[in-house]
Amino acid sequence: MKGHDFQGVNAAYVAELYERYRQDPASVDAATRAEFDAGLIPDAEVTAAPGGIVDSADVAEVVGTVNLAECIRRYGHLAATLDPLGAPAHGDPSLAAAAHGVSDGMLARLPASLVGGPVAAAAANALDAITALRQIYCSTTGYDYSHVFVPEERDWLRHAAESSRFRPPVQPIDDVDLLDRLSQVEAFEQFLHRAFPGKTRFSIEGLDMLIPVLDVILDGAAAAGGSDVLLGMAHRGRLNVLAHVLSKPYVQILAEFKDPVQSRTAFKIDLGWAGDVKYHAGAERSLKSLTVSMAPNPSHLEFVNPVVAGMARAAGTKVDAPGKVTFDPKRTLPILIHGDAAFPGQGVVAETLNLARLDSYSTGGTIHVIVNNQIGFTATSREAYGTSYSSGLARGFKIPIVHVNADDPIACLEAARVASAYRATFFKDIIIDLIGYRRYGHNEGDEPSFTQPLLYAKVAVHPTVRRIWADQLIARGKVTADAAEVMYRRHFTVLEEALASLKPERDFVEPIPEPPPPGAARHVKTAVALPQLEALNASLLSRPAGFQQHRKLDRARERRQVMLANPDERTVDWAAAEELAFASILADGIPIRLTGEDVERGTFSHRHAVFHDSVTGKRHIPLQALEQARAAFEVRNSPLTEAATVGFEFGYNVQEPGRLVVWEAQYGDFINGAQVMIDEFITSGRAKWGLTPSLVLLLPHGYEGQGPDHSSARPERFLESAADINLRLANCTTAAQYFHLLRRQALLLSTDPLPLIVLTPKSLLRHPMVASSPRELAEGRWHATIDDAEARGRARDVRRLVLCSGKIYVDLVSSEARAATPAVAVCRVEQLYPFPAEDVAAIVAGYPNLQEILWVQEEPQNMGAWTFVRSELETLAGDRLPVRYAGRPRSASPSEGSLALHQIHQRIIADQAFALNVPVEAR
Ligand SMILES: Cc1ncc(C[n+]2csc(CCOP(=O)(O)OP(=O)(O)O)c2C)c(N)n1
Ligand SMILES: [Mg+2]
Repeated sequence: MKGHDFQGVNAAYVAELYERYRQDPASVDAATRAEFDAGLIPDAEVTAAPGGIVDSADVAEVVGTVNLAECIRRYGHLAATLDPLGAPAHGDPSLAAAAHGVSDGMLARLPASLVGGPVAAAAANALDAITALRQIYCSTTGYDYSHVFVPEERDWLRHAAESSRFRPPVQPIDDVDLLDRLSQVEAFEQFLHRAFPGKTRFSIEGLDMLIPVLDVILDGAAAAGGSDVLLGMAHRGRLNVLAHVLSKPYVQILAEFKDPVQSRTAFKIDLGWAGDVKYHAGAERSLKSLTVSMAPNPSHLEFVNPVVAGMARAAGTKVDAPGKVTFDPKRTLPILIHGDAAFPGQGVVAETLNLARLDSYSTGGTIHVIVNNQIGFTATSREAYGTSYSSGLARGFKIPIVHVNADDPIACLEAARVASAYRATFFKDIIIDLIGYRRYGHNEGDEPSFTQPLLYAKVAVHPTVRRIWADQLIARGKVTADAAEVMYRRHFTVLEEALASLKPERDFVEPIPEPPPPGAARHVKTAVALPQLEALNASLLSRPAGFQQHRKLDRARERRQVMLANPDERTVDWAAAEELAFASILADGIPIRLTGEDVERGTFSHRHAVFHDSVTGKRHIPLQALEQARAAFEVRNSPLTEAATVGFEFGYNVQEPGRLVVWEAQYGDFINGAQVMIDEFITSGRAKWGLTPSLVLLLPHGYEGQGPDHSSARPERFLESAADINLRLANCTTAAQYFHLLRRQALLLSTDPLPLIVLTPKSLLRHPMVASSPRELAEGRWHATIDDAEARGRARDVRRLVLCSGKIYVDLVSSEARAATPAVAVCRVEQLYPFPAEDVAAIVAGYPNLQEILWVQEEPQNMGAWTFVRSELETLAGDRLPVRYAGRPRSASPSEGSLALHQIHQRIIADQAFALNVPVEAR
């Protein structure tokens, strides 16, 4: 190519490109690189003295050709035929040759090498190459990857598209096999349509190719040597995926259509099993070397995404060796199937995409499929998103996108192969935007023509993809029309026989999970002998040689060094208790993952799970360096999100229930950002799907005058959804209690797993009353309630039993009125759920002259534990004792915004607690 003459601006530009190319070939775009690779060397003299003797028309044609090729690569997808229903592509002016000052005639005279890439090799000239390029980028596949900023990846994608190496003839497909599969997919839907008319199933029809696409992805995962595939998807096509990808038996699905209500109702009464609708159920199946799991899914669209990511992360993470965890992306593959309206609409999608490239959350790449039926319920795409495509959001995350027309089976399979190979090469997310239509209304009983009359007139006469593919094969002489019909009938018959064979439905419904035997919690031994605690503490305090810890942390370390010297002195604060608990759990061989915003240091600068060398910046994590550890410890600052991170940890936890998984909120107040995760997965996952989560949530809680958003972790919300033994909620007041609580949770992971929600202290983290003695750790246990030790000695004098939970206890016993009022005992309910009714009854029985029970809380009356404990207390008090309330009145906001007002209110509450003569309002 030496000899091309450039002049002026072009010459300088080309020279500059060449210089960049010489230093780093990857720094110039692929087309230019191809030119230089092919031998184009800009003329040094021309470059040095622009304005030499050149043919400017020639230069314009060359530049125009190169630019046209580049525009086709970048924007070709805008002109692709992506809609099976034939909506015209909106195109882009830059795709016309004329826009670049070139004509077909000119292109035919120019060399194909100007276009570059694999198409150039087979083309006689630039016109042929451009035609081939249009065929690739503007037909039924839209490659949308120009936003991928990593040159190596972009080149790979370009080559994948332009070499056609993932489509026949280079990589053949079994045409007839595919027809058989499509027949099976369609027969399933049409059979259900006939057998159960009007019953909701969220048919896949219009996007039938989803199943063969998943087949390819699973084959790819098996070939890449993976072991776990985790699937998350919503309602659309779920039954078809369960039946055909996860081999859920037809009889079981059909039995569920008959909805055997009676047998389930009985179970509900016995076991707290509520079940869920059939298109939310999960499943698991072994396929070749793979375990394929479908996560159960709530109606709340897209919220399953981080859960699946967490499951994949857990499946790929090794934790049995002490120290750091190791994650192997080859072991696991998450697949997420999205709706085209939900993907851009639900914020949790963006949150999850953001997790994907963070070291602490990466799953080694998710393959996403948008099942894009171009409608969401009744809303059109224009009403659903402002980006050009449903997938637009993913561009910001540099995720390649392959849009594909769901009526072109070959293009769909090619897209699946590209996605599979990209993931196996780069371990990053990729999206297949599978564009089709929805055969019926939102569900099968819904009338789509009310809102989309024109669209559904088209759908009504549009042939199914099986029909289209069968006709192509018939035309090509691959099958006869009869054979295609027989194929379809055969699958239909299998379903007819399955329905006819149904025995009483209860034989086929999902097995109801057995709850673990009761009582395990009572029997675990959480104490850790003093010599063991000493050894753990010493190990935690050791530092690598030469490590320079921040000066301000030295005093705490010195204190920790003598912390266990006197077994009866209250020297162990909250943070030390936590670290010793974690250390002992690791020594027991149970791995720990602790995440949340700023958890490494701790919001209140109390934890310091990670030390940073003041000189080198190197990190030291005592729990990873712990001599006694027999399992790995992971501590990670999370990004600033609640929904996705809580969902992720939930998924991690249910996938690997033998690990202690802890998520800490910055302040408990922000947990409502994850409310969907709590309602849909954590508190109801057991009743709906038989899951047994054991995630720990640490939620800083307490009224300290910091305003409505830094006071309350909203315990009332957990209590409202507490039922059937689905969680433990603790609001404990001493370091030793916290120590035993954490250890108990770890020791119950296999025998009595339950989510644990802990309302944790803020200012009290360092309060002397919260500190515990070493003996309490070494010999104590978890107490669901704590009696008033002081009042015990004067039990007969006690007239009023104040019951409270959490920080208000410290305020009450620190108040002046406490000493002056011997008739009041102040007892703590440390575990709010399951409510320790027997323990409270024993406390009540210990005060023979009691006249009333007063529940005291700092939360407003409509919040906190009052509404929940009231009925519990009234039940145990019976007619014998009145049960009354003292605390803030009902309020729309969790707390006042002024510190001064806060202090006044706290004082009033303490006064109410001890003022025996002033009647406390029974509100
Ligand atoms: C968070 C949430 N909001 C609203 C709904 C109600 N809803 C169910 S399906 C649906 C439309 C979804 O459209 P799309 O994502 O395109 O999926 P499709 O049903 O078309 O497959 C809506 C609004 C829901 N299930 N979840
Ligand atoms: Mg849709």
